[in-house]
Parts: sequence; structure tokens; C-alpha cells
Amino acid sequence: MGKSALITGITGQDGSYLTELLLSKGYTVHGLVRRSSSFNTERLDHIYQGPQEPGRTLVLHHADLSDGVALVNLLRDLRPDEVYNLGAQSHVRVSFDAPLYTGDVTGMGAMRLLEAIRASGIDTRIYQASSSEMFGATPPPQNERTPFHPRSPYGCAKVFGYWATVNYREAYGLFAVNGILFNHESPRRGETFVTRKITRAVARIKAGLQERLYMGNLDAVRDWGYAPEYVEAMWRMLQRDVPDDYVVATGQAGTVRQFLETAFTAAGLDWSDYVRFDPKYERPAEVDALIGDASKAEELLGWKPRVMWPELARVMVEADIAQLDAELAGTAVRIDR
Ligand code: NDP
Ligand code: GDR
Repeated sequence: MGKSALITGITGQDGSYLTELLLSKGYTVHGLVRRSSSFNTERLDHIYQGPQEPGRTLVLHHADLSDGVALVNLLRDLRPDEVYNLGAQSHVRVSFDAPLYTGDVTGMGAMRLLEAIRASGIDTRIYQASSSEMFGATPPPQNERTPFHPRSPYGCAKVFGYWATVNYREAYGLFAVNGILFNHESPRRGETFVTRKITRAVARIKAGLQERLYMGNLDAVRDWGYAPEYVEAMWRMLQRDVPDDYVVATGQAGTVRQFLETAFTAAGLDWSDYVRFDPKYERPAEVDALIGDASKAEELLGWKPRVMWPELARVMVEADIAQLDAELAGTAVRIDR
């Protein structure tokens, strides 16, 4: 029999790519989905399996990271071989507006899941989606030994989740790992994160549907990688003999301004004709520069990035143009890469 996994945050960017990866490896995948008043499973539509389908390998369950009892019940019933905790309020700017909620779901949610594993007494491995945002103000390059200095409620919550994961490993011998992932993007990236906001705007401006793009700090430096490659690293971390923590990054970074220029140029446009500043998109405290050193992941996981950010920008522009064309033609299809 194949392995089974439970993914929190299965409806998000990474959750959808990880599900595809695990299904391709013969896993049965269980996903934790939170209740929403409208459908929130769009990224999974192309692989969805209905409840009536015999022998289905993708099963969705309603629960929430804020509901510890639901997590215990779910884990006790499913007894998955692996758990991937990808669920979070993951938007840094929004975390300043909803700090307690972010702390509860993104930070305490990780602890609830760890405690649910311990309390249900099951033998499972757990991956915690830690973040380069934990490094915050500490200058690059950042690796596993770099001190944390978070700059947002989101960053603080991720630091809590990180140490909770280390603590459950040390205190209870849980196979618990932290993947410290730097920014990773794709055509499935949420529309309000900077890369997708830009590539989506490029497509709309090109089609004559949008005149301006309002942005915040263009000087921020980020190390953007390609999400499907990053979920492969998550899986590899749980296949090792010993639990450990790993940085996953490309090591190549650009400014938001450079990303803008590359994305607009890919569509034959000059970004400075369209982009304007709006302080609304600035943050009370900014993370100036993140550039990761993933040599440990390369050495121990055999993981290496292939797509660097300029190519990624072009891929995302192409995907957004194709998606918009399909929407305008009334033949909308998901762009899967
Ligand atoms: P997304 O924002 O695309 O997805 C977040 C997921 O969490 C969604 O499935 C969302 O559900 C779910 N979620 C939100 N609140 C709750 C809750 N209360 N209970 C259960 N689930 C909830 O994030 P990504 O896929 O980009 O990232 C995955 C994880 O990795 C996150 O934890 C993120 O913080 C972390 N991370 C991401 C990086 C990146 O660059 N993408 C880098 C480093 C870390 P819904 O669809 O209903 O909103
Ligand atoms: P980040 O990603 O905060 O790094 O967190 P985001 O794409 O939101 O911002 C990147 C940088 O761009 C600057 N910026 C803007 N950002 C947004 N969203 N909108 C704008 O208009 C804008 N203008 C400038 C930001 O100030 C920032 O410096 C992401 C999330 O996926 C986290 O969950 C994850 O942990 C980290 O990446 C690693």
C-alpha cells in the first residue's frame, strides 16, 4: 500500500503543487480545507475527486488550524504517514492589520498540530512551512545558522512555529522538520503577492483593461524561486533518516523594481509609463533584503533550483496573458505548469 499524507493549506499555491507531486508518487492525499462562503478549491479543480468516486486518492476534510480538537480527531482517524503544515494567514502586509488572528493561525496553529500528533499517539512525520521572513532584518546571505529578527506579526508567528517544531522534535522525538523557504512563485501565486500582482497587471494593461499599477516599496530585494521545485524539497526533507531544518532558496535575488522591469518588458511595455506609488502598500516595518544560501539542502537533499527569477517573471506573464485571453474568450481554463 502507498503512503498517506495530510496537507493543511491544501487549497493554497504550495498545497496544490504538493498534492500533484504526492499523487504522482502513489500517495493518498488528505487535505484540510477551511469553511468558506464561496468555493476555495479552485487550485485543485483539475485533480478533484468527488466523494462518490471509488478508491479515490484525494480526500478533502473540513477543519481549521484554530480548532485543536478537530485536528486531534482528524489525525487519530486518518493516521497519515506524513503531515505537511502549509496552512497560514500568509500575507505579511495583512498580518499588520490582523496580528492576533495571524498569531493564532500561523503560530499557534503549528503548535496545535504538533500537539494533536502527540496527543493522538500516532507515528507520523511532520513538515512545518517556516519562512525566510523569520530572518527579517538580519542581512543576507541567510542560512540555517542565521539569527532570526522578524519584522512583522507574520514573521513573529513563523518564528514561534519554527521553535515549536524544534521543541517537539527535542522533547518528544517527533520526526519534525522546518523548511525555511524563501519566496517562491508561480502562475498559481495569490493575486496580492507582489510578483503575481505585477504579472496579472501586465496582462490586463496589455489587454487595455487597466491603466495604472499602484505599488509600495520597489527597493525590496527578494530571492524568488519556482514553487513546483520547492514542494519537491519539502517532500525530500521527510524522506531523510533524521529530522533536520533546511533553507530552500535560489541564491539569486532582484529588487521589486527589477521584477517590474522584466515583467513589463516581456509584454513589450515600459513599466515606468504605468506604475505609480501608493503608501497603502508600504509596511510599518520592511524586510529589506532576503538572499538565501541553500547549500545544506543541495548537499543533504540533492536539491537544486533550476528556474531563476527573470525566467519565472516571463513564465508568469505568459500564463497571465493566456489566462486572461481565455477569460475574455469565455473559454477560461486553468493554466497549469
Ligand atoms: P497561500 O496563501 O497560497 O495558502 C495558504 C493556505 O492556508 C490556504 O490553503 C488557506 O486556505 C490556508 N489557511 C488559511 N487560514 C487557515 C486556517 N485558519 N485554517 C486552515 N487553513 C488555513 O500560501 P502558500 O501556498 O504560498 O504558502 C504555503 C505555506 O508556506 C504558508 O504557511 C506560508 O506562510 C509558507 N511560506 C510561503 C512562502 C512563499 O513564498 N509562498 C515562503 C515561505 C513560507 P484558503 O485557500 O481557504 O485561504
Ligand atoms: P513577502 O511577499 O512579504 O516577501 O512574503 P510579497 O510578495 O507580499 O512582498 C514582497 C516585497 O514586495 C514589496 N512590495 C509589495 N508587496 C505587495 N504584496 N504588494 C505591493 O504592492 C508591493 N509593493 C512593493 C513588499 O514590501 C515586499 O518587500 C511572501 C509570503 O509568501 C510569505 O508567506 C512568505 O513567508 C515570504 O514571502 C517568504
